[in-house]
Amino acid sequence: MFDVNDITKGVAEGNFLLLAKTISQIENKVEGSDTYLTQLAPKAIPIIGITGPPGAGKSTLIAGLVGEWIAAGKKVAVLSVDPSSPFHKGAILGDRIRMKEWYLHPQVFIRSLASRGHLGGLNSSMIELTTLLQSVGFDQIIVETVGVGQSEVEVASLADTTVVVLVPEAGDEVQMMKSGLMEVADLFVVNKSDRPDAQTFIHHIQQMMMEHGMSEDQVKVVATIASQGVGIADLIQAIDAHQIIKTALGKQNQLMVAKVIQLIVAHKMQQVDIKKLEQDIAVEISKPGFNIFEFSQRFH
Ligand SMILES: Nc1nc2c(ncn2[C@@H]2O[C@H](COP(=O)(O)OP(=O)(O)OP(=O)(O)O)[C@@H](O)[C@H]2O)c(=O)[nH]1
Ligand SMILES: [Mg+2]
Repeated sequence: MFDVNDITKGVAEGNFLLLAKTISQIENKVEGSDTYLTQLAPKAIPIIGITGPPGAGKSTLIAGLVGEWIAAGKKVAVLSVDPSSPFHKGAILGDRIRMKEWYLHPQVFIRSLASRGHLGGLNSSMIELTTLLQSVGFDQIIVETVGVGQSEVEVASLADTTVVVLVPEAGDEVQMMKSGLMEVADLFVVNKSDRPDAQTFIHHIQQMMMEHGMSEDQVKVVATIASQGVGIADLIQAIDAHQIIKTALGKQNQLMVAKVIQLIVAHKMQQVDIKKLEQDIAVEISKPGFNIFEFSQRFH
């Protein structure tokens, strides 16, 4: 494992080699990573989660945010989780094109991660990796996930600000309610606002928020046209405003509790050999008197 000071020095110089290697080591849980993680001293850099349906414009939006932030002299890290579904074969390549102007920029670190079959969709080392990024000199950290299945719920338990990106398309509002995006959003972005029905859609969201007992003071709706850079400044302002509200409400503790629970569960599950579990169940399930609780309690 590499010295955090050396990684920080690399990041400061725009050389991300040691950082990239360390990320792989943590992802692969190489010997010593547990101890390494205990030595990290993360700064209070907010993690911005950006989620939403496939193709909503998340990466284009992120490219815009990155542009604004580096112009302000900041260092930015972007982690995108590839849901590794057959629908997303081209996702990483697409992102490379979308964010190409930033791939080689010395102030920008971009890394695509596989979801690695983790239940729900996020990469199972996400807490570790974002904490590493908070420890080595970045000023802004973004996590992009496609909001399908559970991943948007997971990103909300990781991010300080969760931005849900939607597009004005018929039927989207129904889909949004179903997928639980309403519950996780700290901010809504209606991207592709160059489409004619954008205003109607924004009203739909606001209406739905009211039905959920939320006001626009609590959850802002920002209209953007990411492909033209329109609304990016508004989004940054809304993200910053949310950070201030969140701190004032003392919500950091809640997030910390959620993260610690995830780490404990992940650690416990590491001790379970899933393959063996499947084999054991295949044998036991056909036996008379098989009891799910008796079986599970063997792992307590
Ligand atoms: N008309 C219009 N097109 C946009 C806008 N923003 C992005 N796009 C286009 O929408 C397509 C998808 O954009 P991405 O940024 O890759 O979307 P994404 O949400 O990151 O996609 P996945 O990561 O695959 O889920 C691209 O062709 C963009 O050029 C916008 O505001 N208006
Ligand atoms: Mg993308």
